[in-house]
Amino acid sequence: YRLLSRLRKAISLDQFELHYQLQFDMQTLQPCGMEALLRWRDGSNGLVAPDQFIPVAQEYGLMPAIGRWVIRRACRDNAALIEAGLMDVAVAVNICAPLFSEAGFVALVRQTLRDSGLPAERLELEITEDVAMNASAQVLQTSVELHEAGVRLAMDDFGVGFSSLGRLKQLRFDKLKIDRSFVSGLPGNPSDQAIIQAILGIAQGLGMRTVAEGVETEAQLALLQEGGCSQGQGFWFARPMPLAELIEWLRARR
Ligand code: G
Ligand code: G
Ligand code: MN
Ligand code: NA
Repeated sequence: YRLLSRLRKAISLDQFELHYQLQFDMQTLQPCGMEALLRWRDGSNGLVAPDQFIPVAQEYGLMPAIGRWVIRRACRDNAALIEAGLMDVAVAVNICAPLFSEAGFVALVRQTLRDSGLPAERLELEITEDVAMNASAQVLQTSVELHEAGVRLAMDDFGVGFSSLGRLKQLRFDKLKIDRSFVSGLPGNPSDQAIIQAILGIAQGLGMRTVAEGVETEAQLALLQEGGCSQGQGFWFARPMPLAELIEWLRARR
């Protein structure tokens, strides 16, 4: 109860922040995107990770409101990075099922892009397999309209949820994110290796780019490069950073 009541006030108290984790091109090893990751600065409890409060927020219907805040902040921050000439890549934002399924979702995205001045192709939305596999006409329509608006769509945590390959074809995903549970089995686990090869094959066949999540070692990087994975994200490349730290990181690299 205490967690819930604190969480309810978190937006108005401005206690949420976004950290950004860069994504890298597997061939050039240059930054080519970034993912916005939500953190909650909960008074005396310090920085709270999403797995500690998102389930509660989901259960009590707070996620759509939090998600709207996240999209606005991510678009604003990315527009500022581009404006400052520090980096010009898309920011990926995690969208929960109830928000993505709302009738007004595309209008919200368009309005947020207008307000922030961020070009549509500099925003990417990550949805999980359970959202994608929700067969509603609304979800399908939303994916078509986002595509028409120029916003990119990525499937998050691919391979651990309920995927239907037919659905992958139907919804217009630009990217598949390979779940880090498979990457963590590299090198050495033949099942994980086989699953990753299969995912890379499907993505290539359907014309989607791939991002390997949770890349932590040089050996994992090498195997993924060899397999033809397009991008990597993980501690080997860079950790999630607050915006100020990301700006320093980018400045130091120039
Ligand atoms: O940042 P971290 O690895 O602790 O994130 C844990 C989980 O929380 C990940 O599965 C991630 O997708 C999810 N998550 C992080 N930020 C957001 C967000 O802004 N919205 C939603 N819906 N999920 C998020
Ligand atoms: O499910 P999603 O992809 O949205 O979650 C991203 C989460 O993965 C973030 O919470 C981030 O902190 C975490 N993460 C990013 N890179 C690594 C990594 O190399 N290893 C591990 N264990 N976690 C990572
Ligand atoms: Mn994600
Ligand atoms: Na993921």
